[in-house]
Amino acid sequence: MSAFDAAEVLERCDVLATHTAANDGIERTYLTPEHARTNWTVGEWMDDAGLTAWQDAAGNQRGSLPGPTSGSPVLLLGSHLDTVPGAGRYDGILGVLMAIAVMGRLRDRGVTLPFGIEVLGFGDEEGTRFGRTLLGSCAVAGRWDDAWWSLRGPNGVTLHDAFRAFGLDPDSVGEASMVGQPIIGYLEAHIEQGPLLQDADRALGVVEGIMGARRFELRMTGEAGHAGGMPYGRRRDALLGASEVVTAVEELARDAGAIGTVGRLQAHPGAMNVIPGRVDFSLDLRAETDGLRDRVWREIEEKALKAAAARNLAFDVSELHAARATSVAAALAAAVEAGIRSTGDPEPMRLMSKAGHDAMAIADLCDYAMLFIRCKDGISHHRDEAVREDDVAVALDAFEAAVLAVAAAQV
Ligand code: HGY
Ligand code: MN
Ligand code: MN
Repeated sequence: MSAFDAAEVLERCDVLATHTAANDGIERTYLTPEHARTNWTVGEWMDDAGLTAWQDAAGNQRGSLPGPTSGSPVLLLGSHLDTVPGAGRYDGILGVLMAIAVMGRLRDRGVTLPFGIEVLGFGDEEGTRFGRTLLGSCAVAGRWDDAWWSLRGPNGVTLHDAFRAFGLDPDSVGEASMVGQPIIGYLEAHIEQGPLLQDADRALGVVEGIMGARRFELRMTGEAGHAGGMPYGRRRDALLGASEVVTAVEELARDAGAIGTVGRLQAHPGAMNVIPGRVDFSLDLRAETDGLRDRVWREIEEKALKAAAARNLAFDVSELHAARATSVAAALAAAVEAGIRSTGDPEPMRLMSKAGHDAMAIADLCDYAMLFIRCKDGISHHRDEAVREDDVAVALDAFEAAVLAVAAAQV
């Protein structure tokens, strides 16, 4: 018999940590055998909590509970089940398992809700495999773009072929969409992935909004040459040009109050005694407003073009992802706040999410709100991600109370 308590939720996070393609931290990406095993395991837990488990046409794992009538609206609860490379065991995963536990607890207490429930375990939020993030939640929000079919993963497999290999029909991806269904909103619980709750000595917080993000693939192209024979005056060293951009990203973003990160950089041909002829590097850029983020991007681009011109290099840009900054819906955030208050915190802390979440894609479908849970030292996207069991216990109480607050507002 399941307990649906914090200890069990954390044990389940440990179980899912074994569905990994790598041993140095977790690596579980979209449409892989690890994804399939995770969906199967999570489906068992959904059934066990009284939900009807199923996998949708985009590979998201879902658990449904019908409302009192066939036309009842639905409250969505969820987060993602995929990971970055070298990940910890709570980013996304904790939110899905908390949603399942809350539904199990309500079922065991005989609580009936005035609406249906859909628990969503999104198959891709991180974009690790195909570069484009939020594929699972975009499918549910009816924002699938057919241009994505030709995206390729690191092994060259297209998204289209990966769908088929996973047993999905690319032509049916539209069936994952919930557009047109009566939806109350979406609630997501997630670790903070930053240190603010810990610094404020709080277990929980209510999210005010999610920063908008843009992601780019950047390329500097010069000319490879002999590391000894080619004089400095004649070199077209692409890595020196790229390095100027990398340091400018920090300076320009920091001065403007935005956040920019170059997380990947590859010099070609990549030999110790060859001048780098080409450098491919990434940029992740975030800010509280889209206007600020876009202004910083223009400054970075200007700096890159100048660096390229000064070194006789070519600079090319390809944008992989753009998500607008979003705000939570006041009524749903009030339900999350009421949930936190019910755990004994009279004035819940409010904070902006600097991390991206499925909620930012679901914002195109319906209102959303989020509950943040303290994580140790703000560490995330790292194998040392950690949460306290007592924090998860209070988060479960708050999330359950938030669902009940939404219910109270409906009747
Ligand atoms: O990168 C992000 O903000 C998210 O964790 N995918
Ligand atoms: Mn993440
Ligand atoms: Mn996440």
